[in-house]
Amino acid sequence: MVKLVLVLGDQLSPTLSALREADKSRDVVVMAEVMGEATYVPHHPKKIALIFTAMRKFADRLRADGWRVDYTTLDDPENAGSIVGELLRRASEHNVAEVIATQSGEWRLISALEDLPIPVHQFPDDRFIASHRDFVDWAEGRKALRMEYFYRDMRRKTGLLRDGDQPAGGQWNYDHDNRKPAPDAVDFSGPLRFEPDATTAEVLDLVEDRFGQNFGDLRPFWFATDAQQAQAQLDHWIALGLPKFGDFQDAMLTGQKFLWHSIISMYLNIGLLDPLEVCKQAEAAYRSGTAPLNAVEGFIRQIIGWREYVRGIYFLHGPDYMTRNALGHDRDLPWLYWGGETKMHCMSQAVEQTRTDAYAHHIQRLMVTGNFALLAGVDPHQLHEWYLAVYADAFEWVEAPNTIGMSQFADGGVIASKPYVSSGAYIDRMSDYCGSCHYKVKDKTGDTACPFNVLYWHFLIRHRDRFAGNARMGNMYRTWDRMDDTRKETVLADAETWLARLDAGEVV
Ligand code: FAD
Ligand code: DLZ
Ligand code: SF4
Repeated sequence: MVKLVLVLGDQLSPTLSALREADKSRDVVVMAEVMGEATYVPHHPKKIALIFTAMRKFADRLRADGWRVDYTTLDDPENAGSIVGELLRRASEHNVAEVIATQSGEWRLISALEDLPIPVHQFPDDRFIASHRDFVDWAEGRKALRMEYFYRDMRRKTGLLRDGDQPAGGQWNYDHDNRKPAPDAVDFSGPLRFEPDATTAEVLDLVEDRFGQNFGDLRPFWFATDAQQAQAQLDHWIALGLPKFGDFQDAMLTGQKFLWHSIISMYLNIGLLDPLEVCKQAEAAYRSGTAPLNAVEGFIRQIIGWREYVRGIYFLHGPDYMTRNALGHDRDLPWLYWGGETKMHCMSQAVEQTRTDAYAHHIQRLMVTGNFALLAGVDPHQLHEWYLAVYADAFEWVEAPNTIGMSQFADGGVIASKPYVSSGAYIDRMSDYCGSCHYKVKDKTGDTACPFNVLYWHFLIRHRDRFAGNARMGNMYRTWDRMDDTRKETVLADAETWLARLDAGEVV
């Protein structure tokens, strides 16, 4: 009997478990552009265009490979509007009794499929290095789930960067070499930009029509939309960007959106690139002497370490992880996250490139927009929905642990051993932003003081009970305690005044 094979918009891999379990001479692949997925958060138009275009091209590839694909476009009058609705519609058309799927990267869809009135078999998504079982086994009995130890296990499992039974170069981690501040000039031109073809152009018109009001510029659209183009971007970056990726991984520069970053997360996350293959290609650059070990190890750690680890956390902690708010933060997400005017140059740079390109690199997300939200006490759930909406690479399994856990400490310390907070000094050290800011990073109080400076102390003091005993934060509290009382009062009063102006909708 015919089975339906569901392929979601971030499952565009020919090796997908659901496809492996199906029979192309008998079964029907179902792919659907649906409003339910396109509106659960107000996605950036570039993200929707990437997914729809890549879905259409992947459907063509499957057809060329001999599959029957029932593809529903968003503007199809028969479109049922949701994944579940489309499955039911196709099931009645073909009189099928079973659906084969690869487990989705979001609890919401996993449970929607479990509730379908016809049997659904959800096979593991094995496009990752660690299975759910591997992560549970690793986590079991550990007091703290620190990424570094998980990463070493992944190095052992994959054999990446091994010299005999030792890690290449004798160390597991070269992060201490990877924190150079922003250089004066950037000698890498950034990601490859692909001209829209006919399929892309058609999707762009559709997205403009339906989602043109969402935050974010649809055009110019330059993303890769199939596996071949994504591979071309990877090759380009390995040759020209990877050599300095490590050195300047944490740097930020005005007007430089991409620096030496790989810009492949969106391609990895929708299945156009395979993580292990990507790491093998990076290792080959180290072995052939075209990229240094600190760069290659740093890159591989992000993929087989952080990327796998956050996925493990997402599935280990279950659907309520997204609602956690350990610090009780409840400020509404400020309008400036949606492009509202701000005098903070670092924030305007990060938000502006998010608007134009649906991209900001890790330190912009963690130490600028994330740091600011944490210091200002923004409701982590609202922030989570923002990150999920505005980045082309954002899918809940990877976005939520990074936001709720790493960035906002809202999970109470599952991921981060201390909150990622900093005053303006860190941003000043790692970027050239402060030089052209309305605020003065050296000013600690007063109207022109960098807001990160006063909010930093405000955060530490309002959460003193929780963090004073944290060995990694003792120095911060000792510095505060050495300040004279008048200064302390001024800092906290300035922070309160600044937050009141933010809440009142002033341009701050
Ligand atoms: P590079 O800097 O070149 O790094 C290489 C690759 O490593 C990335 O492509 C990515 O696949 C992986 N990687 C690096 N850091 C992480 C990480 N912390 N978690 C998972 N993978 C990582 N990444 C997403 O893919 N999707 C998200 O929705 C997402 N949301 C984030 C939200 C916050 C608050 C923070 C702090 C980080 C988030 N990240 C997310 C992680 C990271 O910022 C992006 O993976 C990275 O910026 C993507 O750009 P790139 O491809 O140029 O990465
Ligand atoms: C993100 C997204 C969007 C915008 N649209 C679709 C869609 O129309 N059809 C589809 O199958 N998938 C889409 N996706 C990706 C899903 O939301 C994604 O599979 C889940 O969030 C799980 O990661
Ligand atoms: Fe950001 Fe403060 Fe620097 Fe301005 S002075 S760019 S607000 S860190």
